Amino acid sequence: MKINRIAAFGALSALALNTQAQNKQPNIIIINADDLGYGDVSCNGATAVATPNVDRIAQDGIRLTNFHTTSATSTPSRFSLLTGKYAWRVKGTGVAPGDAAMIVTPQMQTLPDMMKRAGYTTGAIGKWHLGLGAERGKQNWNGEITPGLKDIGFDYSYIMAATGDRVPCVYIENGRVDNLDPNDPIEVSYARPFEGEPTGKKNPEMLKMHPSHGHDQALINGISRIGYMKGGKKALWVDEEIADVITNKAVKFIEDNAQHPFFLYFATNDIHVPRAPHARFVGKSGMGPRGDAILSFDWSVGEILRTLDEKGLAENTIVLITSDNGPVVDDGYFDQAWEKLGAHQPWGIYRGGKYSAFEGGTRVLGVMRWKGKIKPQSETNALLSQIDLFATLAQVVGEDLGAQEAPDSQNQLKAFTGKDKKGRDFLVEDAYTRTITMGDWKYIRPSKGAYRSNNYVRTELGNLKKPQLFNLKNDPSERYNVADKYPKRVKAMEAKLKAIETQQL
Ligand code: NG6
Ligand code: CA
Repeated sequence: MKINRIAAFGALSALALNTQAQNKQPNIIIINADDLGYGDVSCNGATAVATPNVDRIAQDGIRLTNFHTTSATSTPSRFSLLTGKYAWRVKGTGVAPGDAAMIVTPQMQTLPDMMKRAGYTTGAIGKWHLGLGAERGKQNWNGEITPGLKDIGFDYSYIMAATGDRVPCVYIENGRVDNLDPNDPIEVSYARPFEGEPTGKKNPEMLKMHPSHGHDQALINGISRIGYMKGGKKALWVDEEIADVITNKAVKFIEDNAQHPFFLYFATNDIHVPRAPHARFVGKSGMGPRGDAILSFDWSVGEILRTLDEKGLAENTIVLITSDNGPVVDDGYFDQAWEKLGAHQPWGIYRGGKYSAFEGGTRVLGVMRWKGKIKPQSETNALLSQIDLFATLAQVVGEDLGAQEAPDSQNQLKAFTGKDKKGRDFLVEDAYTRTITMGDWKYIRPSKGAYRSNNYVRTELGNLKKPQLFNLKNDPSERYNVADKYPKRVKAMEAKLKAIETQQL
């Protein structure tokens, strides 16, 4: 009798422990690369470069082979990820200058807001590119830059205001420039140069990397940028150290928050231009700085995974790795990216790349690990968008969404975890023109845009004055426009796209 009672108690407490473990909210980490192509990682078929850490997430979890950004450039893509709303519904969501006002504003409902509601500690580290402050060009770079990320749901932030190629070239921690010497204040202008300050145009002899197009303004660390700045010498980033600095901040955020649920948005500077990876990666890929930056990115991923292992968090942390848009080879600097590309195909089998309405513009890396919930080494071709992360993660953390919250986001948890093979009924992508994919079919709306971007970038943009229709199943590389053959389908898809665009939200 006595023994039975003890056994029963043991079973009960084991049950209690078990439920407790099951109820424990998983940590969530989104790693968002910059300009990394679908084909730039070995788990998606690259052979010229190895990305063992990214591959490890695919090994331990799921590879999403039909996963998309909403836009073929950074600002709108990130906007949609963080708000669950198509960026094109909101004015001023194109590629932002470094002195842009906040584009995701405090009035908006954001993914980190939702996470906080669910009791999470939230952090944003790395590339931001969604504006700061209330008014363009009016930020106080020498005091508190407000409103800022804490006003849109991030408890902690350590960011680059825009991109590596845009001023101000400093890190901002919780709304203040890190390492700023008050005696050397920062000034930023996107209108005119500061007298006496070097620029790429005026001082080419000072450049260690020459611009191919644009990028001939403020000259910092031997690299000229977009926009002008002055002062803040001690606070300036060193390009070769960016990956180390922001990765270490991400590691620290994880360590500091190991005891309670956290949400981390870690947006790397790799592999955006200017590509100046740390010396330990230089020459290691054989493809010049672009390939070396891929190795640097993979190293960052490895540091995150190592930290999760060391802290015993790997089991209870969802890790998703993706990119903000498709790949670009020369995006403004002569860094030998074309010369050393060889047979490597950053876009995989897909046509186009960054800026393009073709698949190369928005079909991006997607690998996700959630131990115990996602079968290792799984793969899905379900149609999915980054815009779905909001509603999907709400389901993961048990939050209901309000009527106006994340209006374009769909809870696709079953598809993300490999249980539903279909995913979305339709997918909208935005470049110069707009596209809609439904099942195997993709329609690209007619547009007057250029066929190809300039001779450096060389991306086929997907613009044509006539409708384009592709069957992605038979023709994933979008070679055969069959719009003339299926006029009814074209009409129906245009109508569906219009209906989504004019939806009352
Ligand atoms: C373009 C820049 C390019 C890159 C891009 C934004 C020029 C000539 N080109 O205007 O270098 O910065 O904007 O990239 O300035 S993104 O990934 O942040 O969207
Ligand atoms: Ca980008």
